[in-house]
Amino acid sequence: MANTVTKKQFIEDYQNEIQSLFAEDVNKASVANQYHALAQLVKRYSNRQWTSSIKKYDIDKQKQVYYFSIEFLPGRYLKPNLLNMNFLEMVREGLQDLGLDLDVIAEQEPDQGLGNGGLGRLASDFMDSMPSIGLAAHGNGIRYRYGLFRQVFVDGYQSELPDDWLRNGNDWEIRREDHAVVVRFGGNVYLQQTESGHMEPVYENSEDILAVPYDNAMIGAGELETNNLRLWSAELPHSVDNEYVTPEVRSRVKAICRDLYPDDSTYDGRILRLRQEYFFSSAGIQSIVRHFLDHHDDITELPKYVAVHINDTHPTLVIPELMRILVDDMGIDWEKAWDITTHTMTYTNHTLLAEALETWPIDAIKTEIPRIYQIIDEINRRFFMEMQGKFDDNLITSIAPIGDGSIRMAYLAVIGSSSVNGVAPLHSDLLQKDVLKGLYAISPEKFNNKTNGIALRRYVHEANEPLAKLIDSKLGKVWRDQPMAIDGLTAYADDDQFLQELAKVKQANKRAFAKFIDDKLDIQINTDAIFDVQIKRLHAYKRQVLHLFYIITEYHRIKANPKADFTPRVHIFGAKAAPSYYYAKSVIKVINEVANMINNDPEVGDKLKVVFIPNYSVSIAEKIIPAADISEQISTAGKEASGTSNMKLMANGALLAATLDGANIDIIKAAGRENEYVFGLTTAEVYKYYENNDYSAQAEYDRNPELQRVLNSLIDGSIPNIQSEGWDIHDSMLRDNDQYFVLADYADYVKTQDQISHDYLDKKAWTKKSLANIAASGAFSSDYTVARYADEIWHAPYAKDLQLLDK
Ligand code: OAK
Repeated sequence: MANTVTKKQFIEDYQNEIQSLFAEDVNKASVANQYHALAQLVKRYSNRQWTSSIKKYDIDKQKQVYYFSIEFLPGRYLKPNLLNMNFLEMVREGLQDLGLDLDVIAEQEPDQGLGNGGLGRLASDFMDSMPSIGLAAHGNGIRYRYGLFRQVFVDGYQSELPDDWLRNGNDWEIRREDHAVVVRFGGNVYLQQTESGHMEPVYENSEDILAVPYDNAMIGAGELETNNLRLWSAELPHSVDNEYVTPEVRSRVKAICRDLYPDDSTYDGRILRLRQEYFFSSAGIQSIVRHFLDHHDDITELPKYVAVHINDTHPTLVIPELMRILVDDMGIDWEKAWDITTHTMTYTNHTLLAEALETWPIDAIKTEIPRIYQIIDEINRRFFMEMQGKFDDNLITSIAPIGDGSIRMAYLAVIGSSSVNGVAPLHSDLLQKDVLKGLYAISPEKFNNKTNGIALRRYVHEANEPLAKLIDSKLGKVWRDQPMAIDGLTAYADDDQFLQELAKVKQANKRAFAKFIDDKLDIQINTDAIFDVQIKRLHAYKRQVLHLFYIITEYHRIKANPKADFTPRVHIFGAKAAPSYYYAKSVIKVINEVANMINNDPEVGDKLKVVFIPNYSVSIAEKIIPAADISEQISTAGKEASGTSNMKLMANGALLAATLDGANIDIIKAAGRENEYVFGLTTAEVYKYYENNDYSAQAEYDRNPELQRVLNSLIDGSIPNIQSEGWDIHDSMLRDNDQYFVLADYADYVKTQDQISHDYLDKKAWTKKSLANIAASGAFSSDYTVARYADEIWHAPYAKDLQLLDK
């Protein structure tokens, strides 16, 4: 649908909007109200396209994809929506005419932090790309009342405050009570024969909860389509007489959608997570089937018109839930229902950590969702029947959906789906060889790889407008529409003037970021320094500690030789630790105290600074990424499924300091190894240590005096204001034999970092490497990723001609 709003029209509409919402003039309205009115107006404009997409999909009977994810991490919507609607410039200018600043107004929008990290942000990048390629694909998740906690540092310690993102309402959503469904928990269930001979479940004393959808427009770029992100909220059913509801019942219902990640240190907390999983899986599947039957007659055609995607294992209960609806509610026989279900479902795995593979105790499932337990039990029984005789009994037992007293969600997801994918080639390979080896042995045809991608529109076009405009000046706008076309920039690798302009853009972004840090944290940073960035969840395998060890090494060197030449650096961290993850919290405390020590040492001055930005979020990422010179991607090889900050940072011209892990490997291949800084053990070397069981952290320590000084500093009182946290790290290294091979990689990492310090001094050569990264980033657009899912997994059509898809 054509973009028809002129600046003049916008100004008039905006003035009217503020007046009708708040009964005041534009310039009298608070910035908060200026934001609310702008969001409402943008929503009004976009709803035209949305209505037409919904209609079109139904009339054309276009295959619809439903992407189930327990996390979405949209961040802010205002500027990305304006960008995709092609209104960004027009609205910016219109507001200017009214004496207002779009960027100031945009800061009013609370981040929607309904996710934790990579998994949730990937889901939101997909939400941007799907309508942008004209794919009918919708999100399905939970409308958490509170997002991931707000992180503050108190005396260097992480403290968690509630993220009350809905306090002032959410301008983007539409509550659709008319589409609510009932989700049933608990009670007893038994099967009774009906007159037609069919077995029907009878429920007693079940707890019925109303699931109310809140719909959010996912606006595609290029005026293509608008899709739906449907987030469910739990309420008391209308049939319940509110007067007589006890506070306990009320709070059980409320609890379901209150927190992302309920406190898992208690049994009740863990059960709540299970209830969340069933809640949005059941609500989503019920509404999909209902919508399907409004437009189709034959339910056996479901897989032809619908694909349901399981984003990691949390929505796996969609499998037994669809079976329940088909068998119990629609009276379809089991074999047919199973055929429909397995051809509808597809699954992505996002982790290689064994401890992250979800299981649920049988008793918990039996108590909370008894009918679903019966169905899983039957799936399990039939799985054994089908496999016995074909495969070894031990193998079957080791991969069955039920085993060791638990439901094994990843195994159920594989068995109930037609496709299973990892998110980078190395990850997909390790799934087959290691984590899901047994299942790969019985159904190799299901397994495939789909390398992650990122929404370049958000991370470059919107977050780094100066860079985007510079690229436009050389390539025109084609790269915005066909991301691979950005490789046209390689033609400028020897163009001195262009390299200077590129360096200028980076420098301006660094100045803007330095101002942000000064305003927010009162820390002054040297914009001539290397901005060395590590932004990701805090986890032992991601090895923020290795980065910390290098910082301490640099500090020791400066103190030992204060007059020596030193390439200045600013180390920038953004990370949240899970509230119950004790070790990760110790790491935060130590980084913060090392930062205090270094930042306040006059002998260090401008040479070295450490900035840990509290409350890392999507909108903070958008400020850091354009300013980065170095991208720390230093996980133990074989542990990071893909990583996506690696892609965001390269697209903004940062160079990798990286292990050969996850999608780092693919980035290195695409941009050229000579343009990155690669170090450390390979996956094969790590696995060899596992096999031979012969890794000795102590031996690493013994042979390296510089490393000894670093480790000793954690426990000898030289870092002020740390208590046992230094010991926590020290113990994890030497007492617990360094599970993530930090000490093994230390020497090579330090050598690589020293090389970076040396190379940075040659500005032109550095900028050339930066350009090589930007020019190679097109291949990591999530537009291609979702197109590959559509082609090879969902078999769903999309309108856009994505040229160069397989280049
Ligand atoms: C979160 C909870 C359970 C399982 C996995 C995750 C998760 O966030 N995984 C991350 O997914 C990203 C998107 O695929 C990957 O880039 C990260 O490597 C992976 O850790």
